[in-house]
Amino acid sequence: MEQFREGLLKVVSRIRTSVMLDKKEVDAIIRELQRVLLKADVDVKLVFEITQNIKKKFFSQQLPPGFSKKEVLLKILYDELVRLLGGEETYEFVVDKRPKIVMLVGIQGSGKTTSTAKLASYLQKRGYRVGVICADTYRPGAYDQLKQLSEKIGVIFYGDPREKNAVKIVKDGVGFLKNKGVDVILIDTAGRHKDEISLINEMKEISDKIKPDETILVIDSTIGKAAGKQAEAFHKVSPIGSIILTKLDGTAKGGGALSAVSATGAKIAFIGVGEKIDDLELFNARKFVARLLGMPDLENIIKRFERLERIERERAKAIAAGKLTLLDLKDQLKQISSMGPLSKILEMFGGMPSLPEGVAKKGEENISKWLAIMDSMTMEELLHPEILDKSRINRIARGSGTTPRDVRELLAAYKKMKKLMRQFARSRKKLPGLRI
Ligand SMILES: Nc1nc2c(ncn2[C@@H]2O[C@H](COP(=O)(O)OP(=O)(O)OP(=O)(O)O)[C@@H](O)[C@H]2O)c(=O)[nH]1
Ligand SMILES: [Mg+2]
Repeated sequence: MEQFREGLLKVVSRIRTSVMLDKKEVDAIIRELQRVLLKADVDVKLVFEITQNIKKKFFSQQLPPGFSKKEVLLKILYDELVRLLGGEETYEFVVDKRPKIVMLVGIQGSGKTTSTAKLASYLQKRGYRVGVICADTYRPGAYDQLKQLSEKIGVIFYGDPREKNAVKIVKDGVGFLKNKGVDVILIDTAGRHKDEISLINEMKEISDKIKPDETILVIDSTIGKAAGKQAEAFHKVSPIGSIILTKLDGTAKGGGALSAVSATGAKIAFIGVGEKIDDLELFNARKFVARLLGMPDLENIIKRFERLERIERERAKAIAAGKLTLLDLKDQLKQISSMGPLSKILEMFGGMPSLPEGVAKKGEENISKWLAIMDSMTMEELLHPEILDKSRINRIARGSGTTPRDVRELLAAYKKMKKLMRQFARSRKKLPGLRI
């Protein structure tokens, strides 16, 4: 197994088996993560930023209901890795100039020629007229390989097997394809050369003379962290706009992707998942990281977090519209009870220090009783109190050590508050110029 992935799995398993995620333990986990990322050649500054972010988020976040500390830390780790790999948005091939000239670069065997054909087919299916150029004058059979693939897909091909000057081929090819009225030109370049420096120099020459609109780096995902160095070398001579990560159908899980992204700042656009023309997929960072972390239950944790986020969004919308759920009431009461005795809270507001002792006490008792009642309710009941029938009320009373009458009292108080909230929201709407 790839070293990087193995390292990440160790971090994940340490999180899952740790007994107490206190500061000392989290620090140790973070240090381990830093080692793993640095070993994978991820930029030092970036490693520091990621790990600091994870720590800050973990310690500043309140534990959401129904989640364990471990799950929160795993989710934060997952989110940070997704962010590092370009976030949620998938790549979009934009043709803002016709023809758009795209050059594919990468070392030998990375999958340039195959990816050129795959991309040509992908774009053709989206309605673009595509032309491809074989600028590889080194690999025996390179010309025939791309010519055959082009004929198979039905895109226009340009190449000259007798010409040894790659820059001349590209120049002639661009002229030829412009005349054919193509929307996109894909240039397949060499991967073999006398040596690596000559290869990089040739890429620089083509890039300087042709000025491609986008350079795509093709990386073999099985090479692991060496991807970082390669990416850097190409990036220096022709700024990498995006990356195609190939051979992800094999055993590799693509730790090298992180290094390549880190070295170029470019986003991964596509992944290659097989040798056939259609084996090209838009890169999805979320899916990729889940696979990298290899956690069978990660998907479940993420789904639960998504559900929570959805609920939070709905609640915010509902509150703004003057609606109040029991869950909101519960949150409010929790906040109040964590502030200290009610009489003290009222004192803080001033002007109300003389609240009769009994009243304040009754209020406090009520708050803790109501919180106990609401603790015995399900999320569905808190969000939709209208489903609370007799049998549910009895169950809740039993579970909270109260009586059904107490539960009904709480519901009556809640209804009153809801009505007030609605009136408040309505009156606010009537006031012109007042917006929240
Ligand atoms: N399984 C798998 N094989 C791939 C993928 N992409 C490319 N290959 C295979 O990798 C080998 C090399 O692919 P090429 O496209 O010829 O690589 P190249 O970068 O053009 O190589 P050079 O021209 O020598 O520089 C071929 O056997 C391809 O079929 C992929 O996503 N999955
Ligand atoms: Mg090739």
